[in-house]
Amino acid sequence: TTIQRALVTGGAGFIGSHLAEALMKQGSRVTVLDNLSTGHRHNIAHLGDGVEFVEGDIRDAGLLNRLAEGCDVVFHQAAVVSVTLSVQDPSHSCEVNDLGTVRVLDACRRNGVGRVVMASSSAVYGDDPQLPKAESMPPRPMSPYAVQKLTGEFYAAAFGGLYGLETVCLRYFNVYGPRQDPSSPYSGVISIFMTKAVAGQAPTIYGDGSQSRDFVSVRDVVQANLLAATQTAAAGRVFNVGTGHFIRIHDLWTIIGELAHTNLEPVFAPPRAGDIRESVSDIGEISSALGFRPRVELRQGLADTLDWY
Ligand code: UD2
Repeated sequence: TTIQRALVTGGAGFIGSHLAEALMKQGSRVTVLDNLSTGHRHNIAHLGDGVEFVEGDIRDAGLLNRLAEGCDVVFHQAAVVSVTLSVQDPSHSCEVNDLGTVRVLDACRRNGVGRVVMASSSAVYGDDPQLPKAESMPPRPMSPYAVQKLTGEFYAAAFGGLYGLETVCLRYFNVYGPRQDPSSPYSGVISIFMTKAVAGQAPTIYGDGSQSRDFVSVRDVVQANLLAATQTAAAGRVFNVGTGHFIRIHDLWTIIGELAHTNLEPVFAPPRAGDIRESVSDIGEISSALGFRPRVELRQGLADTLDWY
């Protein structure tokens, strides 16, 4: 199946811009909707006229109605993505992440969009000590952000039941790659560590550095999105997107230091409030149902990403 026409919400952001690029390269007509709150025009500038850029907000129902018309697939990547920001301002993140998601789903069902692929998060698992984290585990959302992502999954399921809208929700683990913005204190740890390594500055490790994460390359996240959009078996389902492997944060810094030819000792600070200790995905479901195989091995993915910083 080929995607003739796609809309990517949040398409000027980190993950959305990679998705827009991949869709364009495989011949789809792509529209990007982004309000540039955390996305950047320069993330898609290199795509030229290959994608149509619309500056606007996912809460704008009229705009969404126009943009959803004629789309086979809508990739909903727009969100207030920071857990910390959702803790500081739960109302704002709720408006964007929940009301915005409902508006996207509503525009899709009104316009007969074939499928909606939605960005969810491993945050829905919370601090469940059971590892690896599998879709069959009961969710334990601990932040407004996690509640909002889980709510989005429930809306997707309800829209399937009520209106027959096909949806797929992808629970991203820790995504990394070029164009991940390092400028906020809540940015992904790899973007922060790389910026520090290139500048020859010591990074800060929160806690003792033994906490673990499952880092998945944005290239593999794009692969998962394309499978979710095109495989019949994906409809109505929720899948983890990770590698099934984990690394400890201290070891992550060691590898980045090696790649950047620095051996700066990290500075240790108290653990961040609300941080999860261990995270690793079970990718059995997406592997068996969609044939997803992570292709980017961490060390190689880090080396490729470092060139960007
Ligand atoms: C990730 C997602 C978040 C949510 C969450 C679900 C990112 C950027 N965020 O948050 O959206 O889905 O997972 O659980 O992917 N750290 C340091 N030094 C630094 C920065 C971070 O030690 O300068 C540590 C941090 O304390 C944590 C780990 O690195 O233990 C990863 O931090 P993160 O902010 O990259 O991602 P995480 O897992 O908190």
